[in-house]
Amino acid sequence: MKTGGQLIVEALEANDTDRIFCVPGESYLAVLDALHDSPIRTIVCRQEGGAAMMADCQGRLTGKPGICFVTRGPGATNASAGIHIAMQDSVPLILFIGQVASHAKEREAFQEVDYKRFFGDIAKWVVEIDDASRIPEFVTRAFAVATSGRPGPVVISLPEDMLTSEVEAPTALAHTPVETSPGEAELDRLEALLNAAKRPIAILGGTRWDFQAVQDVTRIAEAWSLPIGCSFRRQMLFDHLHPNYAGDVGIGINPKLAAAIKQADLVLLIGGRMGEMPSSDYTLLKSPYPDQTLVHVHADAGELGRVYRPTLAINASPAAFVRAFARRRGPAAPGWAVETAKLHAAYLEWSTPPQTGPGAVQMGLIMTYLEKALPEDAILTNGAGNYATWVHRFHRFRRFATQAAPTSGSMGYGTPAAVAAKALYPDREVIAFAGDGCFLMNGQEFATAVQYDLPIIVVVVNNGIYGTIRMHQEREYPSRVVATDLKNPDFATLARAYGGHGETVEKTEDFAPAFERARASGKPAIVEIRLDPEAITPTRTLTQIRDKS
Ligand SMILES: Cc1ncc(C[n+]2csc(CCOP(=O)(O)OP(=O)(O)O)c2C)c(N)n1
Repeated sequence: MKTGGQLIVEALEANDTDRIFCVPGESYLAVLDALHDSPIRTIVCRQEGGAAMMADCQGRLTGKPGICFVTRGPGATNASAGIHIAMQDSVPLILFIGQVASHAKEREAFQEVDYKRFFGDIAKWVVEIDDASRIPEFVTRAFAVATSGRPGPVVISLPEDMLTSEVEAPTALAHTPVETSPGEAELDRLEALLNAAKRPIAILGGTRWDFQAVQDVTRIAEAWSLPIGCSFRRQMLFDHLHPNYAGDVGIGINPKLAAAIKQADLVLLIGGRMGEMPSSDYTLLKSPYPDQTLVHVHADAGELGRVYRPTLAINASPAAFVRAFARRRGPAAPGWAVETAKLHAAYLEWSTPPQTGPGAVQMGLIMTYLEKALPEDAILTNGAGNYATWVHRFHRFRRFATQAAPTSGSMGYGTPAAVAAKALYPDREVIAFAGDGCFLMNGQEFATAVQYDLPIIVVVVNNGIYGTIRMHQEREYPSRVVATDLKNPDFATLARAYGGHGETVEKTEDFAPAFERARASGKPAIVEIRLDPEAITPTRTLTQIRDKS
């Protein structure tokens, strides 16, 4: 006989869980008690949104579900911020929620929420377990659902009395990963379409990639001389210094790359969904009928033909597809190879930071320094804000598992993601980028970094405004500023108050020594950059945007 709490932990162990992220609650004490005797490492967080984002980052970097535990009602609603990210980003995650006891259900008891309705549209599957003997079945199924087809978040609600009940239950078995591979006929057709093309381009996106898959797609790019673009915030899928790399297909895309996609006669879309952001609001590829021949590879049949009608649909995970297609030989010297080289040259030019701009701090020069200072395997995380442009456009990603950023554009992601990334890869450098607005959404997880001795460096780009929104505001309603000014704490003092290391950068030349001191401190650190709000984009000032000059 075992308690529901013990059965939950056993099922997690059977599915290879090494760590969970949580905020405790009285609703799931029986699980916490079972964790006491388990080798699973528990990371206790400061807010459930942060805990869920940490679980998302773990799922994003490993392909295995990140695990998060929260309490009912406010715990669950806080966690929903991370669940929405995992859903839009196709990241495997399992959220466990302590639920009110069965006798109290449907009375709007203390903190009672109907999770099927609450998470209905933002989770892949929601289930409440009423009978503890079915825990092994449901938890193992949750792992399968979260990881197969298009990965996503699963929510499991755990009534309190179910967790304390003692039952006999079958031993939990590990889930069986489900692979979807392309057929030879589809590969033949793709080969024929590529051979007939004059200006093809490939765009990589989505999840279900790994280190090997990135190598395989590199071989494909080389064999076919294909230019490769990475979808919005999926930049770790291709080495930016490889001669076939054409740039990131995201917000503020290089106009030369946008033109190449529009003028391509064949787009090979591997793993991505080409959503509103990467498609420049469905203009690079027109929905539902693209001008280009579209070959769409996706692990979920439901995504094929959902937004774009493909000429050829291949229902396969990116990893399985590139493994199979890497065996095919491309033409010796295709006519488009010249275009591929031109696109890479255009990328190199586009990703060279500006050396001047308004104010005493030049973000361009700081990015140039970081490009030299950071090792190839450094992990960069961020949330949303104009500051992120500096990372996306000027950091040259080299390897898989070096980027964690929400394609859903959620603020507040960078700091908790960095905590999870550092816990996962303690020997690698982990740098979170945040705006002043972005950091204070989940900045309290800096305390988690201190508690677990995870020396991340958070670069807070402080311009004293919710910059992105101010930019839109000045463009649409010039000089009518509402709700975009911020009065901030001293971030370096804040870092020290948490027990970390703090630095303030007021001039460009302060950055390198401040960053090196942060590195040498061995502590979680905040390096605050005081940026002139005029430096709102790498090329345009706030005044120019307001004056349309
Ligand atoms: C959770 C969330 N709330 C609100 C927004 C809308 N939003 C997008 S960017 C932004 C401002 C970001 O400000 P900051 O982090 O200071 O960066 P900056 O743009 O100034 O560089 C806001 C409010 C969002 N994307 N996510």
